Amino acid sequence: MTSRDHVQTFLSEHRQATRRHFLAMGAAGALASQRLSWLHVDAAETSNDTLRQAIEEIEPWLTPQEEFRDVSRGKPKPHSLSPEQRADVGLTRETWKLEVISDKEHPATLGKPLSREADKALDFAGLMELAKTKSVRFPKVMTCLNIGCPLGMGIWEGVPMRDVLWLTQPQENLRRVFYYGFHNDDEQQMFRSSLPVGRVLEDVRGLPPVILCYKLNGQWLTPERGGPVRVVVPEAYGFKSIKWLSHLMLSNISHANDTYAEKNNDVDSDLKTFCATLAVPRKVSAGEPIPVTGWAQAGISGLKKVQIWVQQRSEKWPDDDPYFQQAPWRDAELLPFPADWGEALEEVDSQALLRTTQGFSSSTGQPSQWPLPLGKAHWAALHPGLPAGEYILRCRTIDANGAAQPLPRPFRKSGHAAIEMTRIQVT
Ligand SMILES: Nc1nc2c(c(=O)[nH]1)N[C@H]1C(S)=C(S)[C@@H](COP(=O)(O)O)O[C@H]1N2
Ligand SMILES: [Mo]
Repeated sequence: MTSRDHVQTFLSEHRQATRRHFLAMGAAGALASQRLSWLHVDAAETSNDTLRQAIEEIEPWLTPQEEFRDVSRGKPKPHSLSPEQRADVGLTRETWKLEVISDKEHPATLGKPLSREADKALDFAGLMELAKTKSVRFPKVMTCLNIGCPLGMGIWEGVPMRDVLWLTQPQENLRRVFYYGFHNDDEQQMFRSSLPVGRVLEDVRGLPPVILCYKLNGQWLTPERGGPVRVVVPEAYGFKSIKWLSHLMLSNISHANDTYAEKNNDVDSDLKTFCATLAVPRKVSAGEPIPVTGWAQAGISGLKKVQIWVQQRSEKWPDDDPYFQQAPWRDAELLPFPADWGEALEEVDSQALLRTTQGFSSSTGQPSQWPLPLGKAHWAALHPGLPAGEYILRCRTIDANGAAQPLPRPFRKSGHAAIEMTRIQVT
């Protein structure tokens, strides 16, 4: 077989396997989970051993809570406090309190502020009371605007922020909500984010609500992830999802006052669509097909496909094509959702959880579409063999509007989306 045939065979077998998997989903879902978690096929069914192995080694789709990468500020970091100290400062479920009050500088008119002063702050029991009828769950990738890869992919559960906001009986002069968490009672350490009140009150473009989150992957939010309660904003970069939440400020301020704005960040930027590799062989033999795997983030404009391109290192590229739009990109294969949700849901009833998660079917517990919006997906490709030499492998996403990474919003401070480069040596 030529390397081209290999790709074709792999892809067609993969598609068949995927189709079989989708057909089998209802009745034989349990059976599928006995198989390789990414391929949905028995090991013998793929044509290229190294590609098969690379796919088997892809990270789990859901990140166990303790394996998220951490972006926490504070001296000391709030999650590093002892259990007693956390209890003292309101960072346990037993002692947590949330104030929902008017901003003194730009007051909103509230009938019933939830203030500590009036002993009306919301406690965890009060939040759980709301959760009985209001709680929602949705999958979301947590990504830092300034870091080149997602911090983790999870299923986040919480009470819509609007349901807490309405408890204050707001009347007028309410244009934005800003919020912050425990910061060692030191103004200098405060990390704050904000949203237009409209985003809190109304879910547009099919987005899940902004939530006060208390569970991740079916388990209580850990101190490191921002427990007992953090904000999660589905379409936003991580800096909008404030951890160790203590204050919601209802304000008539007309503009964003996020801490992240101070460092030249574009605080109105929604998640971008972009990708990178997970496994690329550094050295391969001449003529041998090159297996590549990676992840992709479906941002606010969705994810249509991933492409790769291998260029000779010595090749000069025209200055007027900085995003390599004219390069001979070739399509990679987006992998279907895993047959096995893995370690992250091991300790919960994953079927019950997923059937009541937005984006998943309430009858099968499987994703209703793939890739899931604002989630991660994985991909694989088998690049045809190459003559000996030094090469650069690049990968890029095409979003659902047809824009190729790093477009449509290529600027660094609206979120990392640079095209990744990896060296390959062919000998
Ligand atoms: N209170 C507080 N919340 C915070 C932060 C912080 O430093 N303090 N960091 C933010 C940033 S910049 C990111 S990217 C996310 C990261 O979430 P994670 O640590 O759960 O992965 O948390 C956000 N929430
Ligand atoms: Mo961040």
